Amino acid sequence: VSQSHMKLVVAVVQDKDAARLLETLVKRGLQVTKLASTGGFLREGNTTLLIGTPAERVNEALKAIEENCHSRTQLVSPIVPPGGPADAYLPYPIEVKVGGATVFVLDVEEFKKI
Ligand code: 2BA
Repeated sequence: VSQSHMKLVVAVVQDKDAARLLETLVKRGLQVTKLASTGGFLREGNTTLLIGTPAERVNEALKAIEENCHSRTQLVSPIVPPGGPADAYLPYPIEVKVGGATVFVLDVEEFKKI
C-alpha cells in the first residue's frame, strides 16, 4: 500500500462501546490503538481510537464504529457555586446527549514502521 493512500481515523467513543468496537476492528484485520481520554465538557473518561488504514478500508472502519457505538443521554448536575445560596434555588440535573462517536478522518502524510 502506498503511503499516500493511508488515512487516520480518529474516533472518540464511549468507554462502554470501546471493547466491542476494538474486537470488531481487530477481527476484520484493521489495526488500532486505544487511548484513554477525557471529554472536555463532561470531564469524564472516554476512549479515543487511532485507526491507521489504507484509504479504501476507511468505510469498513466507519461501519464498524456505526455498528458498535450508541448514543446515550447522561444527566449532568450543575455545580452550585461555593458559598452560594445553596438552598435558595434547587439546581436540577440537565440531560446531555453523548455519542455514538465523534470521528475525524485525516490524510496521512507519511506512514512508517521503524
Ligand atoms: P465531552 O466533551 O465530555 O462532551 C460530552 C457531550 O456533552 C457531547 O457529546 C455534547 O452532547 C455535550 N457537549 C459538549 N460540549 C458542550 C457544550 N459546550 N455545551 C453543551 N453541550 C456540550 P458528543 O458531541 O457526542 O461528544 C462526545 C465526546 O467526543 C466529547 O466529550 C469529546 O471528548 C469528544 N468531542 C466531541 N466533539 C469534539 C471536537 N469537535 N473535537 C474534539 N473532541 C470532540
